[in-house]
Amino acid sequence: MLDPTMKVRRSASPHDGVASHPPRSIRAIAVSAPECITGSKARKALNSPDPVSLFNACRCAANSALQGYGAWGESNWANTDNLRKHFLLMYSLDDISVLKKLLQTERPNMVLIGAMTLCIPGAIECAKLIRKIMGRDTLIVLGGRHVNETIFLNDENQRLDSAVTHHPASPGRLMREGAIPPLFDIIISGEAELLVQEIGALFAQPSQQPTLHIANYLDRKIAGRWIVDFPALNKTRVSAGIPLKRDQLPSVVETFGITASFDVFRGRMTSHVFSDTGPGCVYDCNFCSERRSVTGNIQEIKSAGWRLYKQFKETVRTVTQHYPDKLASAFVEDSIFLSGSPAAINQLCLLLEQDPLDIIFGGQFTIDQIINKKEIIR
Ligand code: B12
Ligand code: SF4
Repeated sequence: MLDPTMKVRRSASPHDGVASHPPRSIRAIAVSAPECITGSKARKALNSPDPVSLFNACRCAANSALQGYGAWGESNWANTDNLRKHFLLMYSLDDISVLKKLLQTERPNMVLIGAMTLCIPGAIECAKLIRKIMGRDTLIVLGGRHVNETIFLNDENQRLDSAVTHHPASPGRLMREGAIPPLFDIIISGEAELLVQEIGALFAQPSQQPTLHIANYLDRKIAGRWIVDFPALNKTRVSAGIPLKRDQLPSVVETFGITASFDVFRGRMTSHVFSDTGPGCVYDCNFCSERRSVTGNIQEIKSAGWRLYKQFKETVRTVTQHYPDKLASAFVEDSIFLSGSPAAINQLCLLLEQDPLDIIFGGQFTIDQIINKKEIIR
């Protein structure tokens, strides 16, 4: 169930002044930029075919599409039995031919590019190809971990457009300085679940200059802690910081289904689940990009065990439905399983005892937690 505050506005703004321009129908693709120059993933590496970070960013938009709701409900993500075909996880620039084919078949007017730090050069190459094939009219939106870490507020309570800091590696800053080409129309730092949905809704409204329209009408009250940078307009918008209601967010498994099967789970189908207690870790090791002071504190821990249980249940249901001859498994993407909280782990245990599920799951703990919390983890 989506919260009413997640509603997508459909009508053109009365202040548009360009209402004669017809509304747009969103044709979107989403790409995880590659981290390598050449090659393909090593078979023995621990990895996954799913761009889960990108799925997390797009889950509300995709969920609206599947429910036939708002602008996304009329997009190319709606009425499809294969939502995933609009998503691409790239490993190296050798995969650029796959992106080229996707551009040629989908002819997107919006491309969402997710990039981790290692993937930024790859994101630039992808954006160059998009401009070459699709021209200037396709909206290119960049987001993901690298942007989160390079465009930020020093004080999360001082949520002013003027208070945004750009690290020297900020793509917005690099574009303004001319160090990288002016490829990205919109650069998003932070929690993008509702924001991606809203940007699509604004993009679909009648306007001749969609980027300007989005910059002018983006509502700071869209939930989530986010910063949106519009480098070509030299504008930045900072959210009011209204917390996301994590219990109400659609999950990745519910929205995107399951296609992976991790060897370690011995032939079972594997979903990616996430307790949504925040994108980072409870610790603060100074070399790590998951550290608490970069990613923020724990959120909504009280219902975290319930959120995981719910996703385990969705996993079992999805596997039973789509892979009747297979069993279910899940990998918990939390930096630390349920943030290592004994109360949250107990909640999950209780739910699993009350209503057991045939599922094997994996997750991460730190070694000190395994030593100190052996009993509860067992
Ligand atoms: C799942 C995962 C993967 C998956 C899926 C990756 C993908 N592209 O989707 C796999 C296993 C494939 C993977 C691979 C890699 N990963 Co990884 N991965 C994670 C993990 C465990 C969870 C990600 C997640 O869903 N988090 C929860 C969501 C809610 O947070 P989020 O990811 O930050 O996403 C939010 C925002 O960033 C934003 N957002 C994300 N993407 C986008 C895209 C757009 C367009 C927009 C607008 C917004 C947006 O919206 C999301 C929702 O709010 C994190 C660690 C962690 N706990 O976060 C590491 C992590 C993100 N990975 C990391 C790294 C380094 C990599 C690799 C480069 C490793 C390597 N050397 O090969 C590759 C890159 C692969 C690629 N081409 O993208 C680092 C990134 C550090 C950094 N500064 O960039 C992390 C933080 C782990 C770490 N500390 O080392 N990874
Ligand atoms: S415990 Fe691990 S994940 Fe957490 S901050 Fe330290 S190195 Fe990063």
